[in-house]
Amino acid sequence: MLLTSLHSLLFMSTAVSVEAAPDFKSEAESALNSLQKWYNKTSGIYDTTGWWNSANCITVLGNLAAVDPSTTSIATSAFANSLIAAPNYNLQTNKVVQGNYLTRSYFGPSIVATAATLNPAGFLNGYYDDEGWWSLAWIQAYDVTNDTQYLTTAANIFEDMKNGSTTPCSDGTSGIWWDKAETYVNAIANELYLSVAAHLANRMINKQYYLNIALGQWAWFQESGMINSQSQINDGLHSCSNNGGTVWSYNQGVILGALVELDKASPNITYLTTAKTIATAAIANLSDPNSVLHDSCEPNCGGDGSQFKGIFMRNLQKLQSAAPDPAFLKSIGANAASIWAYDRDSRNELSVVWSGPFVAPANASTQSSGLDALVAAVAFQGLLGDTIAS
Ligand SMILES: *[C@@H]1O[C@H](CO)[C@@H](O)[C@H](O)[C@H]1NC(C)=O
Ligand SMILES: *[C@@H]1O[C@H](CO)[C@@H](O)[C@H](O)[C@H]1NC(C)=O
Ligand SMILES: *[C@@H]1O[C@H](CO)[C@@H](O)[C@H](O)[C@H]1NC(C)=O
Ligand SMILES: *[C@@H]1O[C@H](CO)[C@@H](O)[C@H](O)[C@H]1NC(C)=O
Ligand SMILES: *[C@@H]1O[C@H](CO)[C@@H](O)[C@H](O)[C@H]1NC(C)=O
Ligand SMILES: CC(=O)N[C@H]1CO[C@H](CO)[C@@H](O)[C@@H]1O
Repeated sequence: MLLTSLHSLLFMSTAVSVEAAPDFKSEAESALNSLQKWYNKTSGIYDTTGWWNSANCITVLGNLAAVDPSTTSIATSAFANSLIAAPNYNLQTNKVVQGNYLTRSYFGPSIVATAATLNPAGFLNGYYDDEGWWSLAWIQAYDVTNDTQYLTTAANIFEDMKNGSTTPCSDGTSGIWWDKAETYVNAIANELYLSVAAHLANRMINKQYYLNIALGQWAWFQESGMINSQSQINDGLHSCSNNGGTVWSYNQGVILGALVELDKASPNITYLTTAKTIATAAIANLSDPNSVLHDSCEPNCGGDGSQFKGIFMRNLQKLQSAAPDPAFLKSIGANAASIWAYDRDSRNELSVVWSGPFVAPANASTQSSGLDALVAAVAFQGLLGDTIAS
């Protein structure tokens, strides 16, 4: 229904209507061009957004290149540049947990020696989640290029994440802190730890090493209480029990890609059925009547929250590839179409509220997040054509 009405809206001016889906590929390419206006070659990260968001911007470049090879050279030149340049601009941030919110203030730039050569340590900071985002970005770069220096960088970052497994809720190897100051055990750091381990198990020669960590981490995560009785993942733990924190879209997302990779590394149907249950609950709980996703922070999501929905879409795309479901397809198509129709300005910049109206100014965080949804739609362009036209 929704898709039909979006379709009528998009094609209202066409007198003789030929049923066709939006051309998500050309839309994604336009949104990519707008995103890259914020890419800073000197810093290797994106102006107008933060360190961990920049890892997600790099990730979406790779994810788009994977479904639209005509954009590959934009991605590969950014990968090569950021691998060297970004560590020099690795701002050491200080994030403070306030209630359910994470706020951050910048203390940078830190004293990081100018590195003329590959410096994996330069992607480490005080937060295990930030490290996980960069590790996933470099795994995506490896997938697009086959260049092992990216995979090595990702694996080196992962070794540092392992140091986080000293929380009172940990079992010695599973369950990590959010931060090196050891103030909080949350969902995002632990989902990323699982996801990176599972991705590495599928790509590194010493598969079993990573697989054992991933299996242990998934067993721990399920026992941790972070997944509530409605199959939704709250923000984190307090005294090793679910803290009832906000159900953010990204926490319903990272787990999906993690379980798809875990299933690939060590097939067990329970991984995909659990992922489908979590995705279904997230779509039911976080979508408006037009199937458009929202986080509760909108429109004032700050530097972090404006990234979240795209992360859900990126991982829903992976789940849809591994375990297709018409409801997932519908969510991908509805969000991509709504962003383009209602949440875009004349420069093809995309903002934080996907149902619109456009909230100025957009920035590299809102842009890359919206682009994640368009990329997911590119991946299923053929199927979405049918869905939208029906
Ligand atoms: C790019 O980053 C460098 C280093 O942080 C900064 O000095 C410069 O102003 C940035 N460029 C723009 C256009 O913001
Ligand atoms: C990467 O390797 C895979 C598997 O060998 C191959 O199919 C693909 O074409 C390669 N991609 C590049 C960019 O070399
Ligand atoms: C964390 O892990 C790295 C990589 O294994 C190691 O070199 C480093 O000493 C560890 N740091 C701490 C504080 O344990
Ligand atoms: C699959 O996972 C379930 C749930 O963790 C477990 O009980 C079962 O033993 C696993 N099956 C196999 C074949 O490993
Ligand atoms: C990016 O845009 C969002 C949504 O408008 C805003 O909340 C956030 O503060 C912006 N980020 C930065 C770093 O200004
Ligand atoms: C508030 C709300 O919409 N809760 C729903 C979340 O999703 C689960 C699983 O689909 C439903 O059972 C809840 O009713």
